[in-house]
Amino acid sequence: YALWLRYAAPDAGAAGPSATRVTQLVVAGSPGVPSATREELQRGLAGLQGGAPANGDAVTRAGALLVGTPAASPQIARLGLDLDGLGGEGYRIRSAVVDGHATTVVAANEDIGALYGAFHLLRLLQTGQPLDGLDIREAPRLAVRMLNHWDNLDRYVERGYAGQSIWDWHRLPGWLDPRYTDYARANASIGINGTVLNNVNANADVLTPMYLDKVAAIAGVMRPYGIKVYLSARFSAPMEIGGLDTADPADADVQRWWRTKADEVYALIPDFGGFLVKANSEGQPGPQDYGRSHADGANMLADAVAPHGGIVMWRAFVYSDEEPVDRAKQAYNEFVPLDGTFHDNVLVQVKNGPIDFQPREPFHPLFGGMPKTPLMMEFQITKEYLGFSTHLAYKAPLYEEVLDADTHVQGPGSTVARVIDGSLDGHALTGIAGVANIGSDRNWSGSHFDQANWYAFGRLAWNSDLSSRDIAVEWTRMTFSNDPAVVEPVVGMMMASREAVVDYTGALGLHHVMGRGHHYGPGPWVEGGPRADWTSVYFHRADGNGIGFDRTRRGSDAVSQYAAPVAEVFDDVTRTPEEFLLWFHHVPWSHPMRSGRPLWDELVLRYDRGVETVRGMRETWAGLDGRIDAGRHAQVAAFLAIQQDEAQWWRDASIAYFQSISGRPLPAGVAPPP
Ligand code: GCW
Repeated sequence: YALWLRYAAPDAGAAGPSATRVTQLVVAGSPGVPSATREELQRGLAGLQGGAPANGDAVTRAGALLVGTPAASPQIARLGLDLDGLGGEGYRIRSAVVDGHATTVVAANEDIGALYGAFHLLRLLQTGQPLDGLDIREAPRLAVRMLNHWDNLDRYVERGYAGQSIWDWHRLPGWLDPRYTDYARANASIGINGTVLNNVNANADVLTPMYLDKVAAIAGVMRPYGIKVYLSARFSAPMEIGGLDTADPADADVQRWWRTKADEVYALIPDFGGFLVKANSEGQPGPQDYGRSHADGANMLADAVAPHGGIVMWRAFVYSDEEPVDRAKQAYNEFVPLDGTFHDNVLVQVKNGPIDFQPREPFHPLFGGMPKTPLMMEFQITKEYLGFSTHLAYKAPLYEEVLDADTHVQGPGSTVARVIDGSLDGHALTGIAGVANIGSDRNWSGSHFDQANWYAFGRLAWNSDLSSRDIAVEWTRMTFSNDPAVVEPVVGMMMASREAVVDYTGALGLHHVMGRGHHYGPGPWVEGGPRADWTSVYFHRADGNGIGFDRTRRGSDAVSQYAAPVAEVFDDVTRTPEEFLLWFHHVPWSHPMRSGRPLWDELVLRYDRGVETVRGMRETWAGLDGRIDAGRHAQVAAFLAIQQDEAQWWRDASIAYFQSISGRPLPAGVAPPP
């Protein structure tokens, strides 16, 4: 339950948290964010040092910790620290001498920056860093760093694998579960500053007065932690709860209804963040129902929240009713023509890849394709396609791979990270969203290791330059132990885990080959049903000659949605990175791979390799028995055993199925599926 905020006293024998002791705590400022900051530091230092330091109004002894803004603390003001360019959320941490006393100073322009700095300092202590000679300067790259909860009002969480929704709508607003505060603490500790409480497949009821009171109560808990509350808005709400007979964005009554609704929301929640909208996608209502565009719909909502400083995040995960030529192309086709027509307070929220949160996808071609529109990244923290919360898959390498991908739209170095942080096209409104993996389970995320995905998302949202390995090290030290005999093997497991999932579910660019609907186990044989693109055979296109989706210029031409240098690479079977081979090409089973093996053999060996990696992870974990508390050790061990069985299941089923199509023998030494 404590997540990475365990604040455990140093474990005997291990290279434990820093020996530096804070002797006095001075947090400048009054109720609200400063109180939350003070409480967190007291809690953290009490745990880490075996006792809370004295609180003071001013530094009066050596070894003090001084936290706040120049406005709130004359002692900070007198230091004259350069805080320019840090904005409201950035901070500095400095070892300094304050009125003759050696002091660690956390200084920021605004209280929230000081809170983030305090969490940074606690992280240093938790991971055993010395507190002397500090000179740290940090500010987030992105303005909006948020979680998207796919939580329904009945507490069912769509694609959630950690119990029920943590939002206890029935007991709100009267009962504020203390868990909400811990949620806010955990998120603030990694710099998350927004949360969308309800599912993008939205129920309009959340906008009724009864629910808005509940939302306001949650917002009150989030506020001292710098977290704004947002809601998913159902586009047809004016009809469902407003008594109108249309939701046409061009209709004056509809526009007025949304403006009035926004006024009502802001009267209750003055710092409300704004709306997230899924429209004209998977059956959701939207502006296209009235012959209007996504921009018409987004702008109408944006105008309603604009007077209050709110924003609209309009999702680009759309696909139309018609049978697609290539589903991967649809979002680009619908949105690129609208570039430049969205109002200033609209962000278009784009999933990392063009299909749907697969274990590996190339970056979405919209990144770089809409220079006049701020694009917001949508990652999935929950593991819809990576074994739910049962399989261990550390997703930071996936996030990192996408953020580092080079769109080449303005020459080399035009990374996806630079598209979303606004530096490529000069946007100030920037953001990133992670579909939350949080639920009512005692460990929040359904498994201990899934906490790392929440953590890593926040860390990368703050600074996309961090490496997934460094984040894994931090998280492991805070969550399990600073003992190198724990950190190294655990980080090794984490770093291998995502590639293992790619391998045993279908490597080399295979995608959407899982069971229909639930998306859990193997299902490369899935065919038939309501839509061609809800089958696996649509995506892998295996036949007697070969396998893969031809998205080259000779095929669906999806490659042309990328900038020329990228398109050329993806179009050329000899230059396409092998991890995307079957994403972009239909190749013969005998296609020669870089290893010298034919494709079929390579694919089979990847399935085996995936199972093998999981076996290794399981062994590594078994070797940590006694170094990790028994409860967590046993649960992870049990989950890894499940994962190994299921990796084997994926491998056996997939090889059996594809072999029935390829008709080729297994490479020498490979065990046949049972
Ligand atoms: O990945 C698909 C999921 C749906 C989800 C949808 C979306 C919220 O299977 O459960 O709906 O994407 O992102 O809108």
